Amino acid sequence: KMNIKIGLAGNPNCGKTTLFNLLTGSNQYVGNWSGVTVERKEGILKNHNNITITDLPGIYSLSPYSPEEVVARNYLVNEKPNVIINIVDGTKLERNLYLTLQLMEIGVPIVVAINMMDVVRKNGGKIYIEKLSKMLGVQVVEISALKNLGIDNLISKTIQVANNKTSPPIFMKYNSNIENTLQFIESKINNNSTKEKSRYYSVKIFEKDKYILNSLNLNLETINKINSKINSCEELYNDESVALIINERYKFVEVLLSNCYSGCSKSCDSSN
Ligand code: BGO
Repeated sequence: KMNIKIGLAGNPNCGKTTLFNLLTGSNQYVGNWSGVTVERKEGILKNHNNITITDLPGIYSLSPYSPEEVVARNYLVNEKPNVIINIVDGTKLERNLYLTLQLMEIGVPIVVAINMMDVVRKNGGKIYIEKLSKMLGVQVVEISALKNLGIDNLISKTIQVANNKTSPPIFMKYNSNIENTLQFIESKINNNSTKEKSRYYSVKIFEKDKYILNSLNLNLETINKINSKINSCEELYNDESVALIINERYKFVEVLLSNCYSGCSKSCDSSN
């Protein structure tokens, strides 16, 4: 059996700790991510000695503004997990799916586990899982970590996805002007270290993410060419590039929700 590395990612309070404890039991070790005081938790999947699970810090996005976000994205980009389990709080779909779209761009195979389904159902919400799975292009499963529901299904889908090396990564598409600029950036930065993650790198450069730009050691001429393309996009829409990306993601989340969710408005926690 091949060794499998799973990264557990999701928003704060989505139920990640509950799921991690359920999956690993007492087979856990806690340390720190190097250089920062963010807790690093790892464990072995119960009854699967070949499968390691790394619990990533809870985050809302993959920007470089907090140590949690930097730790999570560096792990996902550099430590090459075989699969990401993205835990989504089913009562806060809009905000949580916004992270899902970003995780997909990293290019690591992903399984979306919609948690808190006991609450969603109790509140009369319904998520059309097959439709959502089709529109995202990734496996989606419903779980309740608290009530231990859907966990076997989650594990078998996760192992399937980790073992399937043939399926190409799937990303959300931005509008054609942004896509053209992303393609241009990709053509300028492509080398061996970025090839596998070229979508992630091109979006981050479009967003003017300094960490990423500095890490690539591009020459000045290339940087200038890239910046002038980004600037024309910004002028066209009269907005900053990072805001253009955020808007497009939220627009797509709206489309996902209107097609795949029915119940109390867009988010539906027990307080409504
Ligand atoms: C408290 N269903 C329900 N109903 N609740 C869930 C589920 C689920 O599937 N999964 C998790 N929770 P964490 P992060 C709590 O702690 O795992 C609950 O941040 C409380 N605590 O029990 O900590 C879980 O690691 C007092 O709730 O999430 C926890 O991602 C009153 O969601 C919360 C009510 O889970 C966050 C809840 C003293």
